[in-house]
Amino acid sequence: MKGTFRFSFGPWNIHEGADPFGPAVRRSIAFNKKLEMYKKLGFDGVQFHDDDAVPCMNDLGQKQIAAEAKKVRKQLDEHGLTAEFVAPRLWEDPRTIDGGYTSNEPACRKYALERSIRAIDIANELGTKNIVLWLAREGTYIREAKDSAEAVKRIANALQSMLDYGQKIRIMIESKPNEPMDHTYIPTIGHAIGLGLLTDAPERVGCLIESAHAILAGLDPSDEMGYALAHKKLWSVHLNDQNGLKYDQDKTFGGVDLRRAFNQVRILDKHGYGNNGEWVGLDVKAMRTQKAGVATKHLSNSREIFLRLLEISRSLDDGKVISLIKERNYEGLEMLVLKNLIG
Ligand code: XLS
Ligand code: MG
Repeated sequence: MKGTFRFSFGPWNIHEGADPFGPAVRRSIAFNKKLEMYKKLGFDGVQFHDDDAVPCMNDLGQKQIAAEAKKVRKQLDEHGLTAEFVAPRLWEDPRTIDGGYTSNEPACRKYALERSIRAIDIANELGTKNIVLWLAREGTYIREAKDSAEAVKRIANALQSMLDYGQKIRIMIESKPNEPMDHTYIPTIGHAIGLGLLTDAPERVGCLIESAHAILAGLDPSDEMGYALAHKKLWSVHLNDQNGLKYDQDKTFGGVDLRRAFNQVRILDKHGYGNNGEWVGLDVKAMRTQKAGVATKHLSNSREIFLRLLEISRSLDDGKVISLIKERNYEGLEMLVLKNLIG
C-alpha cells in the first residue's frame, strides 16, 4: 500500500534566528504574511501552538479566545489552508517553570489544565480534532524533585480531563527524552502509547514522532515509526534531522543522514501513511546564517528531499530486495540501497 503525502509546518518554523547565545538576526514576519508563503513553498497544512493562533490568550476569556480563533480560521480559508493540529504551549509561562501537569504546585497544575482546555476550544474553531502534546517540562532536573509514578498518573489524568472535555478530539503525544529537562517522563513513542492506556479512551490517544526526538533517545526514527504504525497510532510526524546527541537541532530533513531519512520515507510509504488524512509535518529551523530572502529554504528543501527519497524508495527493484533478503545477503542489500541513494 502506497502513502499519500501532503505537507504541513508551524509558523514558528519561519523565525528570526535568535538562539540561546544571540538575538534575532532577521525581521519578524507577520502571521498573515507567513500564511501567504505556505502554498508557494508546497505546503497545505498549518500546525499551531495555541498562542500562534491566539496570542496573549492568557489575558482573554473563553469567548474572546474563541472569537479570535474564528478570525484565524477565516484567514486559513482565504489562503486555502487547513489547520492540522493545536498544541498548548505549556513551557513559557512562569506557572510552568516546574512543569505543567506534573508541577508540584496544585495552582500551576490547574493553570496547565485550563490552558489545555482552551487549546481544545481553539482547535474546534480552527476545524481540527487534533491536539498535540509536546510534554516539554514534564520531567525533572533531579530525580528526587518529583515522584515519577505520581507524575505519570498526573499526566494521564490531564489527558483524561481533556478527552472528557473535547469528546471529538484526539490527542497526539510528541515524545522527547530531554531538553529542556534532564529527563522527561514520556521519552519515547512506546511510553506515549502506553500513556493512552491509562485513560478510558485509548482509541483517542496516538502519537506524533519527531525524527530528532527519536535520535536524541538513541533510537532510529524509522523504527519508532514502525512501532507506532504497528499500533495504528502514527497520526503525525515532525520530520527533521539531528547531528548526534546534543541540543535539539531541527535540521533540514536528510541534512545529516540521508539514509536514515530514506528509511523514514520508506516505512511511511510502505504502510500507507497519509491515506487516513495524516500530514507530513516538517519541524525544521533555518540556520541563523540565512539572510531574510532565503530563510524559508529549509522548508522547501526538506519537502524536496522527502519527495526525492520517495522516488528512490519506489524505484528500488522489489524483486532484488526480496531475493537478497531471502539469501540473507544483507551486504548485497546494503550496497543496493547505497547505490540507489548515490544515484
Ligand atoms: C519541540 C516541538 C514543538 C512541538 C509542538 O521540540 O517540536 O514545537 O512540535 O508543540
Ligand atoms: Mg516537534
